[in-house]
Amino acid sequence: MNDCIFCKIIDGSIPSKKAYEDDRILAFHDVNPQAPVHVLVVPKEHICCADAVNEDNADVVAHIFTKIPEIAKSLGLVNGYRIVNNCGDDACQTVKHMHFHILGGKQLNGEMA
Ligand code: DGP
Repeated sequence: MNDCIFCKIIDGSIPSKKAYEDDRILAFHDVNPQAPVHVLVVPKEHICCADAVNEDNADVVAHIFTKIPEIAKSLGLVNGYRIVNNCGDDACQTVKHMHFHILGGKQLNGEMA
């Protein structure tokens, strides 16, 4: 996607601080961290949002969730963390390339919304 910020981070044309990368996914530190540790995990394939997950592309979501514990551990998140996905405008999804926030490094607020 030509106008997608996260596609540009994935192709390297926008720099990022990487936390993990393999052939299918990239994890990088959020530019505007909302916790001491705030990393985004994205599929390299452009999927606009969780609403667009289907039988054909769901395997990359499974792959993300198998890697998140490894990524969290590498970030020092030994006492828990939160995984957040914002889907669509009501959830304030600002970048329309599906991503999972990993937040941690402190006792997080118990409120979800
Ligand atoms: P969301 O509201 O769920 O769509 O979160 C998008 C996140 O993406 C937000 O926390 C800020 C982050 N972000 C936006 N642009 C950039 C960027 O160019 N680099 C990095 N590292 N993060 C970005």
